[in-house]
Amino acid sequence: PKTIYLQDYTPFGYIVDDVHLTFDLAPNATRVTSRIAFRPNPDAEDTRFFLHGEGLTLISARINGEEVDPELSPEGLVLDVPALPFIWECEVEIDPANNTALEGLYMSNGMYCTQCEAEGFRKITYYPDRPDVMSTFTVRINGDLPVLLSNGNKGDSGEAWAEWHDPWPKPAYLFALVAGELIAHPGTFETCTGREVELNLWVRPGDEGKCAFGMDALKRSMRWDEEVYGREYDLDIFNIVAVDDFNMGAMENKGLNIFNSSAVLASPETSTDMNFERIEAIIAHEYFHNWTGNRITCRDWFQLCLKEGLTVFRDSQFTADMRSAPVKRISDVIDLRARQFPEDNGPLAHPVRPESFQEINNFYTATVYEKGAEVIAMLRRLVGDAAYAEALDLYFARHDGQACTIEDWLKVFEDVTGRDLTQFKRWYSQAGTPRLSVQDDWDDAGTYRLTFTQSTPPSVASPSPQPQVIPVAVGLLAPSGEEVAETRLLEMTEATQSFDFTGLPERPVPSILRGFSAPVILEREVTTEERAFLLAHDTDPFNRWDAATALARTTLNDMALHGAAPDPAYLDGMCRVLGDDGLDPAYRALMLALPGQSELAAAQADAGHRPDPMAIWTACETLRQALAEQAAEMLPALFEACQVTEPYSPDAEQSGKRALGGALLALLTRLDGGARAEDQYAKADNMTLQLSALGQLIRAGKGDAQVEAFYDQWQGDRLVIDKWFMLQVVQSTPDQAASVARKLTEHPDFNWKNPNRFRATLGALAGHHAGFHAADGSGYSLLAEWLIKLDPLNPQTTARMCAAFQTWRRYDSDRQALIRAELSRIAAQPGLSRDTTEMVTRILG
Ligand code: BAL
Ligand code: ZN
Repeated sequence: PKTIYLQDYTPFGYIVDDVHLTFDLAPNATRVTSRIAFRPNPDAEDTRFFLHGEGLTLISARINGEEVDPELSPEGLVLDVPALPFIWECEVEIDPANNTALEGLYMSNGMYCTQCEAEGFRKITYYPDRPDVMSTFTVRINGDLPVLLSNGNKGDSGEAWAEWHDPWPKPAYLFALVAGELIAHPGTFETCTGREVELNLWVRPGDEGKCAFGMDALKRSMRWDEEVYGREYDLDIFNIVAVDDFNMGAMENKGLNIFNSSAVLASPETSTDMNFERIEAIIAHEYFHNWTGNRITCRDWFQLCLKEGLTVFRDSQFTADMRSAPVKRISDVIDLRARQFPEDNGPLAHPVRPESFQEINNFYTATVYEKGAEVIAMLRRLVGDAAYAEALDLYFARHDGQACTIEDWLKVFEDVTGRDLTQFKRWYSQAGTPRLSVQDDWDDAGTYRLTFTQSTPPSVASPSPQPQVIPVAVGLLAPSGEEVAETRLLEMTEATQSFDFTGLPERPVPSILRGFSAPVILEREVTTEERAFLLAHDTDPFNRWDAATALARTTLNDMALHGAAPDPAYLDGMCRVLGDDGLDPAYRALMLALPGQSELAAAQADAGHRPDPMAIWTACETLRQALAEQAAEMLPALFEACQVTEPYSPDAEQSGKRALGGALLALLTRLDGGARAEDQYAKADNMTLQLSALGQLIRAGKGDAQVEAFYDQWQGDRLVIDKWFMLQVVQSTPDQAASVARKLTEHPDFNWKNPNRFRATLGALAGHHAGFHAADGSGYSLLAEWLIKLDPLNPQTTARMCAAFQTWRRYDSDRQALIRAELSRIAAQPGLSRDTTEMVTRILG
């Protein structure tokens, strides 16, 4: 496959002034007729007229009404064209019913829908399918279906046809079309200038009862973007459609967002509190793209973080405002450490703005999204809230309607603040997670000195990383527990740098990297006593939580590597946290959670050990059992206090209680043989309680009857049955995980062509650390077998799941050999997709 480089960017030779599309829908033979006004681009040197097109049957092509005969290739067509404005007309035929890749126009349960980001539009018609080519679109849909939707505002419509006009110039990746038997959950929104916007959430018949929450989240998102970012919605209508077969979570097509049904449909009976929170965040995310992504888009796909990092940052601000800011911050860091750190420290490492790729679909990554958002969070910390707001205003004013770069983005901050962001920009160009080591000194004159050293491990993507700008938020506590220096932002720019705190009466205890002020790995020798002290006294909620995870990590690694017993400091600290009614239940639930087992393996590998997944699993089980036993007396009353008596609401308060209740139930089930879990399962009137009870029963080996009953109760609901598939794998013992997953792949409901079901089963196995890494290789071979099967149908989902193998070099030589063999088996498949080829090649290194 061909590698594409950022440095090779050149503008397209033609400007598109207007696009007219007509769709004559038929499942196996949809005709797409385009009429496009082109004119030469005075800023372009390359005047070749190349239009992307893949898998299209060309019926006819005309320039200014004259039939032409372009030269066709598997990637598109080329043609000699006049050096003056001209009209291109073209008719192609496509086969949506057999489009299993779910890119371009495809069918899902009899409904037509599209996914064009990143390069799906070229599977619909010939077009310059690149984000810097922007145009207005007018679309006519002919099809005998009750609902016919596209981007923009409604035009005329009649029996079996409808027209749509989008007045805002957009790149083709934001094009969307939906047609089918759908039902609207309607709403309205009055914008800040008094314009009324029609809102609809379109679903399949039967799903009407799962729309209210999504609609409410949409309205709250629209209001929030007005109030916080001054962004008003810009069309008369905003449509969201739920689709069952979808590669991603959702897509921000202009005025017509398309959602994976799992990311929008919600009801208390069928969705967990976590589902509700995720749905709220994704609806906000896609809506916020209207300004950060659509009105201002990316010049090329290397700039993907321009819209994704910023929009993730905005949606995390929204969630923090809607719910608890500390809980959101901690959850984001858990996610970053679980998904982004392994990527940044393995063979798939790439900068937030990559410099080359073969298949752009492989770069919708945690690095581009989540590290991209962390980079913006750092920028905001460095310039301050007021300058951030001013820079954003300037960004919207200066670049509205444009396709931009990271340079444009940083320039608004430089212009507003007068800062030189040259060094800061390394966050966009260097791969790898910086390690920040810390030394401290105390002199009796009252000066406390912190000396930081940063270093980033070299990678293929960044062989010689340079020092970065690292904002380190630090506070100091007196030995009595009192805060003696409030949070101060230290701005580190050198490889090694010292900062002094003066006038202190006694040697303080430092609280470093408060709020996780930079996406780095802090390396500091800290005693158990000091961690326990921070766990008890730190005023920064993030660092207080992080002290708990650090204590857990240390004791678990001692247990797994050296056969140590559980550390009493951890157990005592946790018992105090559990009993502290002054702490938010959601926060206490996060404190109780153990670090991820893959993360523990990474820490062990970093320290020069070969992690043993089974030893890590056993250590976690032992530690949980020890905590359950030590806290035994307090658990029943605490569990009682977490029972919610009011009618179900997915709000932060109730869901926090249920989260803590779930964590307590997990401990109690280790003591009571499953009695409370059985009781909770029997009485549950919402999915959060039902699923947490079922999970504990499966884990305790006592859930057979409930597993069957759950299936019988929910077999008509595909999203709930996804949970049923997933939970059985997640809660299985390591020696059983692969066989449980294999058995589920033989179940009649294992519809493997549906990405949600595939992920619920095989993705769950890949996420079961000790099960996936079972010493006999059964986890590896099952995943490889299914990836080989899925690749010809859906390369995008296949390639993403290959990332499960990215950490292979951490493990012992036997496991490495087993994984290498599976990766080589995948690589050797004839006709392997470009997506999967690139991933496997990079992982093998
Ligand atoms: N643009 C792809 C889906 C999302 O990030 O919103
Ligand atoms: Zn996005």
